[in-house]
Amino acid sequence: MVDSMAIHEYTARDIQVLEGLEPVRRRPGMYIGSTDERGLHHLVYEIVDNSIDEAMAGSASRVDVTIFSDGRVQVSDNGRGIPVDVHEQAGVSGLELVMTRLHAGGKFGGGGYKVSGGLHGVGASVVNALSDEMWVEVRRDGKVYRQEYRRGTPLGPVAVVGTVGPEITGTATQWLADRSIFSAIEYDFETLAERFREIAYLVKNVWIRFEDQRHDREISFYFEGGIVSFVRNAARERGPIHRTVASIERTINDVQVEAALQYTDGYSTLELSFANCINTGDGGTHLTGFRSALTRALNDYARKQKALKDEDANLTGEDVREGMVAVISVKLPEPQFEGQTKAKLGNAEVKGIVETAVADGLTQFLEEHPQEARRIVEKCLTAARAREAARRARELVIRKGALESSTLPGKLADCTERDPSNAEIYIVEGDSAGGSAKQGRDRRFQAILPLRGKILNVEKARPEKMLAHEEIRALITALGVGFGDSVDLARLRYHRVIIMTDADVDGAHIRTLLLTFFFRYMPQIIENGHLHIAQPPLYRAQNGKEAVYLFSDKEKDTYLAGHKSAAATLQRYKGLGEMNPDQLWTTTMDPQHRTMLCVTIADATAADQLFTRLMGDEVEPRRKFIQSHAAQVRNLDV
Ligand code: 0RA
Repeated sequence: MVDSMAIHEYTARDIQVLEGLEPVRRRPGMYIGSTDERGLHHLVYEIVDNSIDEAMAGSASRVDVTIFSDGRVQVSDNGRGIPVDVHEQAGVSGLELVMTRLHAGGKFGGGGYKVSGGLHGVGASVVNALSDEMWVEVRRDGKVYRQEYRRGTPLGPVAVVGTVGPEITGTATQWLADRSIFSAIEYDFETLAERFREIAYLVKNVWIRFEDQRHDREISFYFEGGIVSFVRNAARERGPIHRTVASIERTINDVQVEAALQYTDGYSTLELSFANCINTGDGGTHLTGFRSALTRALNDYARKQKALKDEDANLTGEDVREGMVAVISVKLPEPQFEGQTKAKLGNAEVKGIVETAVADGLTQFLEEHPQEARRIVEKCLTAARAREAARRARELVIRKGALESSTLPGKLADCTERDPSNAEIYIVEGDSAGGSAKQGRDRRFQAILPLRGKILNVEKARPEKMLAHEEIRALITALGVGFGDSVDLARLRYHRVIIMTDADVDGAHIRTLLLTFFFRYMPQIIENGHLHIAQPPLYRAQNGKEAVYLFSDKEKDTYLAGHKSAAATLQRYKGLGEMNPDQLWTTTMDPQHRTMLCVTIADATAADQLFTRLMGDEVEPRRKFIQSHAAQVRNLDV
């Protein structure tokens, strides 16, 4: 082979001769894995792969597969046709060699093909050896050549059995698997169709038509976009966050690299890798190269755009893969498949090749698609933030084993009731309100946990900072359920958890902080209806000897309209602390008279967005939101 890039006159000489077929019939498992349904399907893949190889070489555009009612299978293509000229060394035709000698084929000679899809490359001869009957017809040079076989042995030499127009070329193969070898001759339509669909994605512009005459079913696959179509289809139902699929196509040192990717708003990653159309479920050097290129290209781009600041750490592999749907497909001359299931690509040189190709191609994509690039980088940054928050939260748990301890916080005024289903806890803003609540409560079943206003000092109220907060830790210990992954509702010490804050902006802020905390770290408390918001009155008016409590401005206006003289006595509560213990009990804590809002997660997604908005880095929208919503406490529904 002087120059394999040059147009190559392929003759039978190029086919290397290795050995006869007896070993295949003696130990079929060695060649096709097993003699059950899997092995049977393997025969089909073996023959189809040969036609697909011809398509990958650019010489065939369609492959037809038919299963007949009697169990025969036929595969035909419109490629160049298997060479039929006589192989000098062996003295028989190329076709006969391919069909009767193990490991004989153009793939091994390094001549006809650069790329081959056959998994083990065992080829058509193995199918022949394991078939009761088989025939092959080759159309080329205006002639139809045919040879027939019984259990791998030719019935006669290759013969010319007809003529066709000189433009008609191709190979058709039909076989009937040997019933003395296979446990049953039952092909599964779905299994085969799925494989053909996969191939059609991986080899663009090839038509694969599949007909099952046993059940009168037929399906055709053709994907003009190749793996780009694959990615678009897989991303569609996961919610893509950008329109154009990123696609990369480069050939370096005879290795053809194709990759396509799209990000979705989900968290899971779908990453499929293929080598010569074989699904490499265990990854390998191509996947490793792809991943490092992805991480590198996105970090470089994010730094260049200043989305990542100098002081920021790099995005990790996990950050850049979250929500991604990607297909990486390489085609190379001599793939090495490793591992138990041969599902891992081993060729060391492929890693660097894929890395270069993907880093180049992706960088180009990002530069040419600034809108997609912005969304992708934003998505990765969000993933990085979440990862960092989770890490700090974990560290905190380890550092402060105290959270798990059984020592209740000192500031908790507990109740005497020990049955959680009868007990409630008020989380009260401020020491003075806490004092009133402690005095006003029914200590038999009501516990009070005062929280200092210090919680407000947490300017950027990020969840992990909340966990660092002593008040929040007191809350966790008092509730007893743990938090995050380790929440155990059975350990909840009070079945009613009641947030009681002032009806002003600060109160709204603290309430939001607490809701965020519960939503992120103990959502089960909300989901199971344990979390409530107390409803203290806004006004008190005197009607003769009787005190009237008004819970909203609307209530106040209505009341004053009907009781003109009461206006003079109207008192506005600026905080819970202004109420004496009796008043607090009567208006807000007495189960006979109080009203409470039960916090529900009506729409967890919407809630999360609300929290993100409220708790995000940007202070201004948060302040605005709290101010404009502070008055609507009564409608608060998380
Ligand atoms: C070796 C060389 C050439 C074609 C093929 C094999 C070939 C094999 C199969 C198996 C199924 N369909 C096929 N189509 C082609 C190239 C022959 C030439 O140079 O004309």
